Amino acid sequence: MPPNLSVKLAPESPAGLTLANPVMTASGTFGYGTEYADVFDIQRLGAIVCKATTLAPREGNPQPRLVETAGGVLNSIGLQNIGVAAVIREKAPLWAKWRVPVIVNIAGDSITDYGKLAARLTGVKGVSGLEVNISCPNVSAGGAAFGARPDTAAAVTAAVRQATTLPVIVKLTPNTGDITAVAQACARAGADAVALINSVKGMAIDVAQRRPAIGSVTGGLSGPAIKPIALAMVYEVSGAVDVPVIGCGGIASAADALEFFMAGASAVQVGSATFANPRAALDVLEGIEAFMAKEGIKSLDEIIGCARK
Ligand code: RRO
Repeated sequence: MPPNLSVKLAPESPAGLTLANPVMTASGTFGYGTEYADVFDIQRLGAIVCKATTLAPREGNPQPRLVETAGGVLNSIGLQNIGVAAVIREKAPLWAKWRVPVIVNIAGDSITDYGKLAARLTGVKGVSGLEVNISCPNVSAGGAAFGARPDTAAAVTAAVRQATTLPVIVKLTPNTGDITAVAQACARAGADAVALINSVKGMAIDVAQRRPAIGSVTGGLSGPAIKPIALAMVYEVSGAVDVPVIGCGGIASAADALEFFMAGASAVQVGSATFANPRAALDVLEGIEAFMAKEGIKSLDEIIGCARK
């Protein structure tokens, strides 16, 4: 019998969200999936999460928007995207033909925006779930401001929950005093799962120019530098909520992913590793499969949370 890698990400949702395996792409690092369809067999992934989508199209922040730092990358894209109408018109019909489920990451300036986005995307063929982005560090309105506090995070989650029958994942920010309290508030407000972490606020200075290296001064740090932060938060949150936890932050190899499972994650998202290796997510999946075969592990459940016991 081949090992069972399937994972139920929304066990309480009538719509359900069962992935064939626990390896997802992280929003903002994999476009709409279409960009990678000719690079490797993306249908083998557990799920694809598309770039954050807003009600209206957005141009994003001033350049430069991406800077490499030691052990990570700073970004300040500023929610550049084509808007929900174009996602529904141009992308969803393609996704509807795929085996791999696509989850749409949604972001708003106001709580009302999130409800409207959720309603618009409900019933659209090709959309298998929503990832509620209350954690973008690079916008002046909304974004991480909603995710920094349990009450605002719960209000956004409740608005989305009320507007949709789709499975709802809430993506959390590390830029808060107590991510566990935020996660608990989201779960109570109806989140089917939580994903953590989004990028960590940071900056770099261009010494020759004597100016911030990022156009908007600060950005979000992702990559290997944030993995220990993400892992500690996944460990803490997965001990405090009953909903599945999706680990994200610096995952570039199967060994990284296994650490997150052992800390309590039910699934993982591969993000900026894709910039250096476009097929990073598939490499992670194949490495997990090889580890399970070597260790005689029949089901992911045997390792999820095992470092907690
Ligand atoms: O677009 C961005 O600048 C961005 C977003 Br929406 C996010 O959720 N996380 C991030 O690091 N950058």
